[in-house]
Amino acid sequence: MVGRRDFLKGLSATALVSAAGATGLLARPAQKASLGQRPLSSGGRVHEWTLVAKERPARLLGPSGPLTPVWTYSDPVMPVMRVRLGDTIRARLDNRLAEHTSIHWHGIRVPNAMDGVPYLTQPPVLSGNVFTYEVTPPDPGTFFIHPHCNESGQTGRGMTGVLIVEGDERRQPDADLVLAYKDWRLGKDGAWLDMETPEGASRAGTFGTVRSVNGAGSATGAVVPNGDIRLRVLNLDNTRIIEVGIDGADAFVIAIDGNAVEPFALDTWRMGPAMRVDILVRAPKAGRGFRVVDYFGSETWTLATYEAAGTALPARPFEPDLLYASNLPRADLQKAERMGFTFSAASGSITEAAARLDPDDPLAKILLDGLCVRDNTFWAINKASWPAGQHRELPPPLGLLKAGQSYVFELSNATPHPHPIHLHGHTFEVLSATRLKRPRHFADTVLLQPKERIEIAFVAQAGNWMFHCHVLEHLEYGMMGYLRVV
Ligand SMILES: [Cu+2]
Repeated sequence: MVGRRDFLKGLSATALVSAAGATGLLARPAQKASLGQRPLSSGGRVHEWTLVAKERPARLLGPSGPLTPVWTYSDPVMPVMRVRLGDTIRARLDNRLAEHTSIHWHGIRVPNAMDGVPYLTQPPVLSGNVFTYEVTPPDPGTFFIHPHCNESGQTGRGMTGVLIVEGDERRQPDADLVLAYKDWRLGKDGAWLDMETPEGASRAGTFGTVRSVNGAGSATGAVVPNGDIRLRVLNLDNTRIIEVGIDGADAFVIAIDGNAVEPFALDTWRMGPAMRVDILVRAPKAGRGFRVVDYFGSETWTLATYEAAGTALPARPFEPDLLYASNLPRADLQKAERMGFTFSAASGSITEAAARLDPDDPLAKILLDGLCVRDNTFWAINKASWPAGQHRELPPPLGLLKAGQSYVFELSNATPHPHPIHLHGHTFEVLSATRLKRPRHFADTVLLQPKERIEIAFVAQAGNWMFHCHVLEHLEYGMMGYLRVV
């Protein structure tokens, strides 16, 4: 099953290229007549969950491998939780870790007090304490949860879970499968390696040693021949960028970060940490199969292999309009206020010189080898670095915004590394990008390529909202701030 994608890899990230080209405003998709308006939600259930954050033994190196002391919310590593649009989640976080934690509902437009950022939106949930979150997700889609403290340490050891809000489908697919990607930093004995290194934190991040989907290994399974298979792919890794493609079947992108898009044929889709993509695959005929592949690195890696088996559905045209159109607030671009944010190395330090060097430059390694990472910030937004240490002292906000006002942010990357930039509490529209071609779309995290400029637009909601890179060491070492919206 060698596809043409190896050949195409590197030419462009997605098949859809706007007529305006890479530097212009991307074409706004035609009003989504083909997707249609979503009916009012039929939810209304209240889900009472208890999420016990604690250390549990798990076999991350396979069923006969050694045990690793993972930190998780539940017995299954990386649980998949499903609710319906309109439902309310009442989640009791019981912290039995030795350090404080929280839950951030990534991509969900929550009230600010439920956003799970210690010191900014709530006190930290101390060891032995309980905090109850109440969230009624306003949008359907593919989301996830994670803590917002010691992120490389806690999420790196497993503190994450997939949260699916159902209710976006015009018709049911023949299967709905979750592929949650995450590396583990493990020795061969199953013991944790250091989650952070100065070399990694100051450059592209400290990579895991073992790649995995849904907790361990690659996924495998059977699908109905000629079936429509919805794949929800999440990049929940601390660091790694993946570029997902399908080998052996036709596939369309149907949602980005949980938000329905006008479907477009998938070549590959590049995803930084925290980004999600929903793909609709037409399964092949019986006896054949398809693979979900990461084409980003020099060596490809197979996330999942599916065989088509059993009674076939009749052959029919592949219609990818599975979802209703998303129904999100849209910025008024005529009246929008513009603000610029530059993502760079922290200034005035040896790390600045190192971080500006090409990642492979041996001088960068020499400069960084003598540093103590704990006392440093490596990264900055608009020259301000989130303070090192315990995050107890809040810096001033990166911007003061007005609730209800439309904004266009221009994001500029002054580093040689990609940064997946995430804004809490909002779903923004990606208007334009100078390097990586992609359609105009809604997202909560956008991958800013080296030297790239991207414009995003949104309507500001009241609260203090984090705004940061989602490479976890980048945010831990300075590339993080917040916006105050009043
Ligand atoms: Cu970054």
